[in-house]
Amino acid sequence: MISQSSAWKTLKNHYHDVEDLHLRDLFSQNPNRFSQFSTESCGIFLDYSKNLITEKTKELLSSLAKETRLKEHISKMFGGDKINWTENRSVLHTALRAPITSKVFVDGVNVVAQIHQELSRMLQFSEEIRSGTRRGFTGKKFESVINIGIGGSDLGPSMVCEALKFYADGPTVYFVSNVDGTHIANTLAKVDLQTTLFLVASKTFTTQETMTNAFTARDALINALGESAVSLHFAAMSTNLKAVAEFGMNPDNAFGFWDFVGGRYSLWSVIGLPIALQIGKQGFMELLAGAHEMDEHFCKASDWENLPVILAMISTWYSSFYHMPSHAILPYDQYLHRFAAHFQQVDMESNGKSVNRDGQIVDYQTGQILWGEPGTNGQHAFYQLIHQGTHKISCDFIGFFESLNPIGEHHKILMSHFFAQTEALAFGLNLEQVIFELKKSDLSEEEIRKLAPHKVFYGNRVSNTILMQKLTPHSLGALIALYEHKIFVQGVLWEINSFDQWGVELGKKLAKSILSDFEGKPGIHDSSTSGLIELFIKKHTKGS
Ligand code: G6Q
Repeated sequence: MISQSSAWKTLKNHYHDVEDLHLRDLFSQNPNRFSQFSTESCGIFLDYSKNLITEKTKELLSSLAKETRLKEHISKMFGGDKINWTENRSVLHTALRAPITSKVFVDGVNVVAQIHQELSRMLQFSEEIRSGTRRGFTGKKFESVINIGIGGSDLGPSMVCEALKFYADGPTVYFVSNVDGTHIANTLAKVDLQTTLFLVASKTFTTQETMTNAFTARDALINALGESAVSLHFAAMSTNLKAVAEFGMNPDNAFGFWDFVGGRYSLWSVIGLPIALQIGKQGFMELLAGAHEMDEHFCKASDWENLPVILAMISTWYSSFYHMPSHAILPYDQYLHRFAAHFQQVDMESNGKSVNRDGQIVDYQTGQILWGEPGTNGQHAFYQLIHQGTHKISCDFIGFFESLNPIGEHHKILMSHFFAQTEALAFGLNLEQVIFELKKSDLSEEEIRKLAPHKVFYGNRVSNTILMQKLTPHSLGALIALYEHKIFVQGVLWEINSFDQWGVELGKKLAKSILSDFEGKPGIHDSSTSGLIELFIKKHTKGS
């Protein structure tokens, strides 16, 4: 196990040497800290100086990367090796954004050629819908698109559609994911079925939530326009083209991908069709190009020049050595309001694992608990706990030099908060400073003594600052790929499989058996679950 390696043990000892460090001291001891602990690539500037790391920490984290043969693992992933060993699959979301001239072989087949063939079909379909060459059953141009999918077939494309709304010039795109009937009912209420295209996005085409929503949408369309409308108003994105055909889908409207694309990494594949419909072919290609630029950087740059490697090593340092299991992603851009939600899935489903490559239960902390909201909303909600709470939370602040909506002073005000927060978190305000300020008020000595401790900020709260020029399809592509690779590197350092997701299976299986309980075939459960099911059956029947 990696925790038995000398690299890991040295890091553990090093933690005891540095655990009492304060960022105030690190900065006062080294006036060049900002320039020495920051770097720029692919249009992304990363300042990682406000982290509890020293030159020694960096050196030891690099030794851990070497010990785990990070470079070799990167080559294996990009080269199509079956690194998802519990499912015997290659992991090739990177091939989805590789130029047509690249070659990546899986089982003797160059997958890049296949990928570009399907990408062209998908983009041609999308352009025909956007231009009105392809129309609905009553001859009208499509004005709305409803993407039906869940998890990886929803979060990535919906996050990107929100992020790139500024560039939207196609039909309005809606997303339905929840099997709660409210989601599809509310969405159907917003559209005119004559001008609505449904996309059924499902890698397996068996996901219960998605298929339930897809059949409800199909029924609604048939009720409104008749059975013949289905082939014009439905399209599918899946690896299971047989099941797609059984649904009654027109084969021209079915777009395929492959099992070397993980659901949560699939927005670059035909699963990105809603993005292409919203922003067009050129925008979609720029998104892919931005991600590809990050892929190249990731493969070539040395450890402390390598943006994904830097984020991963620092995150691993906090999670496994510093006992800091919680990480907030805080984009200061309203368009990125679903960014943290997407990476909550990608990160936590990828690295929420506790068994290593040798089948052993690890004796160290793995994936961080990831969450976040856009600034400044978060400041008025949960930042209190980050500043003064007992938990230490690492943060990524993401901002842009230019706003897409440069109205009055908005962007300067937004960014003043952005910089202020990282400064306040790192350096805080000590008791003497608080008392000095309070003495300027008309409070008595006694009142000052009582109030002062509540106003102290200990500081030493760590953060990365990520800055880009402007939110564009290209810069977004690079940013998403940055986080994807960060997650991959962490999986390598922890020796876990970041590309399976067995932890979601048990609940699905139990839900199926509970559906049988509802139909009068009681299964065996614990007393709590049985009691709750009985209560539901009684009250549900009564209410319906
Ligand atoms: C992602 C997961 C999961 C998956 C959904 C939907 O990596 O595998 O979130 O995307 O369960 O699966 P389908 O696309 O097969 O419907």
